[in-house]
Amino acid sequence: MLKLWGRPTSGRTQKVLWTLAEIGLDFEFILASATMGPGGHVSKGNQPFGVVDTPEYRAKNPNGRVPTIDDDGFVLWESNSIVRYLAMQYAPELLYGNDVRIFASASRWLDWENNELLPPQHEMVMHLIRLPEEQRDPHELERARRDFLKRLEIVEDQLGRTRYICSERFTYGDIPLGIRVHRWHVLGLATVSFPNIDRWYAEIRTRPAFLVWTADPANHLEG
Ligand SMILES: N[C@@H](CCC(=O)N[C@@H](CS)C(=O)NCC(=O)O)C(=O)O
Repeated sequence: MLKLWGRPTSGRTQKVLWTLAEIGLDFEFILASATMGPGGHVSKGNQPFGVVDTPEYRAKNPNGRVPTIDDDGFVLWESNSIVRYLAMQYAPELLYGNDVRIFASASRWLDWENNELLPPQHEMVMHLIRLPEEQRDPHELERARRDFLKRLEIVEDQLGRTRYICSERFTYGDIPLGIRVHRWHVLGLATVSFPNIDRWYAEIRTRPAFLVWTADPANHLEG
């Protein structure tokens, strides 16, 4: 059975969890983290789940980060690569219409999410929730909020042209963006109107696979 190391509060782990739920693949979930544990973030004195610092884990993933998978002896880390692997290996029709151009287009949105959208959201989560209160900086939070909104304009524009992020059909490209947009709503910061994103988000939220790991606000607000 496929093994996944990660934690439900990690957006990158959620990419894999959502993808596995779309496919309907059974897996073993091993809680692992150096920064989060059952009680919350280590910056507040909580114990981490651990595992990631062990030699066994480092042999699988030298970064000591999550997520990592082991699929029948095939070990892979980097969340976006894991999502692409799962899509190609288990659900090419469902997750990209078995079309190389749709695959590449979805892949581009994964890279964009990782490079552009994730960094300001990470800052927001740190300065709103995870850092101890005395280390939170309202200016950093505001800067990150503005950066995030600026980048969402690109998503808004694309969703004015296509029903889903890279075509008329749902693809794995919608998964990381779905997590970021959902987390954004859960954080509840001041926003602006994005009618196309709202339409798409309403549709994404009805997917049974979204409900399994991503929907629960606790998986975004735990600090
Ligand atoms: N580029 C890597 C980054 C991995 C990463 O930074 N993961 C975070 C969780 S989202 C992590 O491991 N944080 C520290 C921890 O939980 O130990 C990926 O996408 O998989």
